[in-house]
Amino acid sequence: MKREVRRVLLVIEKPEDPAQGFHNLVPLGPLGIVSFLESRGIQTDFVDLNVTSNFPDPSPYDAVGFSVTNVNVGPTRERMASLRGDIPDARIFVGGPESLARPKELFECLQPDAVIVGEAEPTIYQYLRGTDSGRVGGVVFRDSKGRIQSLDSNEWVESLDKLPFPALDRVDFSHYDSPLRRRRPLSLMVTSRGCPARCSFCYHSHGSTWRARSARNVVDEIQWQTEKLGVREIALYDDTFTIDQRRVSNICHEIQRRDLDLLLQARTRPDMVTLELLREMREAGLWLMGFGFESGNQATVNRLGKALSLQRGRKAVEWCRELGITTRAFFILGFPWEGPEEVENTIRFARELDADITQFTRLLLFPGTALYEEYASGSSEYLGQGFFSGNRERKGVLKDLDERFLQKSIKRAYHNTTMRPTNILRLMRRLPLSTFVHTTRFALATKNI
Ligand code: B12
Ligand code: SF4
Repeated sequence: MKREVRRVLLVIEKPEDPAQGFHNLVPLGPLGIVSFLESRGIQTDFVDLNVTSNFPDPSPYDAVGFSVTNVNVGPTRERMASLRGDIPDARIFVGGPESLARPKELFECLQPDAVIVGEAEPTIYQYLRGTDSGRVGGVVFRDSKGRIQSLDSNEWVESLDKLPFPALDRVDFSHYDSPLRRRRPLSLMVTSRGCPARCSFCYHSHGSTWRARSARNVVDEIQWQTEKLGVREIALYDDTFTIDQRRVSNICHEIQRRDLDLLLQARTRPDMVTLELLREMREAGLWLMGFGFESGNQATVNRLGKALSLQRGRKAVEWCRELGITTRAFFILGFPWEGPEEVENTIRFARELDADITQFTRLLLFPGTALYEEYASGSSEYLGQGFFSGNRERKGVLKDLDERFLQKSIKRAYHNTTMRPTNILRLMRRLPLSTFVHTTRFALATKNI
């Protein structure tokens, strides 16, 4: 029998492969749960092992929860095993982005008392206060006969405005930074959850129903972060920030009306902005905008289900250039149906697009995505690398492209775009020296990922 839960510790283990942790922003998921549980009377602490190696004395805690992504399952498993001996009657549970992909396999791998699947807010309080995990929907547990069970009722938070702000007042911002910023302290916000598009490579950690915080609620948090916490730049890391352009426009006007002094960066689809919206965003403080193109081949973009016209997408980068907003464009190389010719097309398209920072990632097939099911599920080579190993996706399932060709292509792609001497000169002219140095370091680091 587990003891009654009065005090909880939330833990974020660092990735198994240090290359995955090259920039580090505040962990909003766990910090949101800290505020949520505290608002319901459960004292909650957190430790982010990305920024400290001191693990707190676990004895005062009645429950310890781990935030799991696809890159930290190994270190989480080790920590959990050692904690079991230290606090045998405490609950040890897990949740986080990876929990949705394959909850039962995650349970088998980590052997926790429970996996809380998906967004924690609808379930976690009930789970911690209850004595029987099996009665709570959205929780995976082991029944009295030893079978892994769950009541399938994945709930999503409907009204995000009702959630308390994440406990950023507990964070030492000097521990968090990213190479891509102009000012410090740099903070993070996610103002909406879910994405209605169904791109087959994309892992939907917040489902496909888009829910958004109101403009007022968003700017209240921005004001709190800037005026009370001293934050000077915020990265808006919604999956697609500009789905509702009127909401974004209202956010921008409200930032100006309240005369808040901060810089912003955001990411979105290139077909979901207009010149006017970008102008409003720049006036509210936007200096950096990221756009997901994925490929320079329209046929590939279509096959991914992205419903994006590359021609239309080019406009977004042109508009940003006109307005003086620095651009970042994301591409993926190594789709299983692409050969050297398509890789070449993508590099050519990216070069012509001429974003200030272009990022090329090899295709990572995440369990829980349509592409994974199509190409990797059941592949002995793929799973043979260890389902939850940080590097499991390295080999991919490339048909015509061998690993060496892919690595060489990614290097060449960078030399043709971000690292082109003319681009470096342009970045030097446009960015403050420290941002330029950071950006170049960033490009060099991403080249090897
Ligand atoms: C911001 C962000 C980052 C930032 C900051 C990371 C951080 N410190 O949190 C940066 C840029 C550094 C980053 C890096 C990486 N990221 Co990232 N990131 C995001 C992003 C866009 C937003 C995260 C966020 O704040 N969401 C809002 C909060 C409220 O949601 P949440 O974190 O999911 O938390 C909820 C639940 O998951 C759950 N929960 C979370 N923690 C816990 C803990 C417990 C105990 C419980 C019960 C529940 C629970 O409850 C929360 C509230 O509902 C997400 C995509 C997304 N839209 O969420 C990707 C995402 C989390 N990242 C992802 C990946 C792959 C990475 C990298 C590996 C990429 C790379 N190759 O470098 C690295 C790993 C870095 C690291 N050290 O772990 C994947 C994870 C996939 C997976 N299967 O796990 C996601 C889902 C993107 C995607 N679709 O591919 N990331
Ligand atoms: S890639 Fe972008 S548009 Fe497509 S599903 Fe993912 S977040 Fe949505």
